[in-house]
Amino acid sequence: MNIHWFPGHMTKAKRMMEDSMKLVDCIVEIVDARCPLASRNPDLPKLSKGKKTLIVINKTDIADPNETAKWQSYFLREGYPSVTVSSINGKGIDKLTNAIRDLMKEKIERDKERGLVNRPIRAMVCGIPNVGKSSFINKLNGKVAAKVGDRPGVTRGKQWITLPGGIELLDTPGILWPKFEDKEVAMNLAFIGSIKDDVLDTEELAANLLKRLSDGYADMLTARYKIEINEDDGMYDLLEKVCRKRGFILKGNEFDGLRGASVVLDEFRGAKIGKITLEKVGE
Ligand SMILES: Nc1nc2c(ncn2[C@@H]2O[C@H](COP(=O)(O)OP(=O)(O)OP(=O)(O)O)[C@@H](O)[C@H]2O)c(=O)[nH]1
Ligand SMILES: [Mg+2]
Repeated sequence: MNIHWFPGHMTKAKRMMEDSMKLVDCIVEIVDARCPLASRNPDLPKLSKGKKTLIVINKTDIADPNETAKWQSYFLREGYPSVTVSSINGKGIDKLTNAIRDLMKEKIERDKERGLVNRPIRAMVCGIPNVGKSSFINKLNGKVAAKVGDRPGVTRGKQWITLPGGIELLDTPGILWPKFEDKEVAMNLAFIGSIKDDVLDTEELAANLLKRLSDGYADMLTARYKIEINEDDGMYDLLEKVCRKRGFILKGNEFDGLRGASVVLDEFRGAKIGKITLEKVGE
C-alpha cells in the first residue's frame, strides 16, 4: 500500500517547534496507547537536543489495558518515564505535575543549591497529528491548571498554562511527523485514523485490519460481527464475512466491500470492537 501523506506545512511546523523548544526545560511527548511506537517521532531526541522527555500514553480508554501496562514498563526500561492518561475522561491527568517534577528533580535540586527559588519548570507538549495534544491541553486546563497567562518578553508573546508545583506549560503543542517511510508504522497510523482515508484504499485497509485483529482479538471480532474466524481466512474473506452478516450486498450477490470497510474502520476507531492495542511490546 502506498501512502502519500507527508504534508507540505510540516517544514513550517518543524521550525516553529524548534523555536518553542528553546523556551522549555523538558518535553511532554504524547503517544497513542493503541500504537505507542508508531505514534512516536524518531527524531525527537535530536530535535530537543536531548531534553528530558516524559511520555504521555494517551487514549488509554480505548486501548488494551494489559498492553498499556507493558508499554509503560517498556518505556521506563528505555529511559523514559511515562504517565497513562485519557484526555477524554480525564483519567490520569492529575499525575502529570508530579511526573514532571520527578523528571526534573536534578534541575530542581541544582536551582535550590544555587539559591534560585521558585524558578518555574517550563515544558511543552509535542506529538504527531491526532494523538490528542489539544485534548490533553484542554483537559489540563479544565482540571488542574491555575490560570493561563501571557508572559511577553520572556516568551515572545507565547501563552503559558500554569500548573501546580511551579510548572508552566506552553499552551500550543509542537506538531511532529511520524516515521512515515516505515510501512508498518504507516499501516498502524492508517488503522487508527491518523492518515486521511481519502488517500488510502479503505477496503484494503479494513481487510488488513480484520486480519490483524483475528490474531489476538478474534473473540472480539466474533462477538461484534457474529462471524466465525478460521485460521486460513484471507483478509478479504474476513471483510466478506462481515459484509454478508451486516447485509452489505450489491447486485449479483457481491459483497459491498467499501461499505463494510467504512463500518469496520469506524467501529475500530470508536472502540466499538473493543479496547485494542495494535502494537505489542517485543513484536
Ligand atoms: N478515546 C479517546 N479519544 C481521544 C483522546 N484524546 C484525544 N482523542 C480524540 O482524538 C482525536 C484527535 O484529538 P486532538 O486533541 O485533536 O489531537 P491533536 O494531537 O491535537 O491533533 P492535531 O492538532 O491534528 O495534531 C479527537 O477525535 C479526540 O477526541 C483520548 O484520551 N481518548
Ligand atoms: Mg491539535
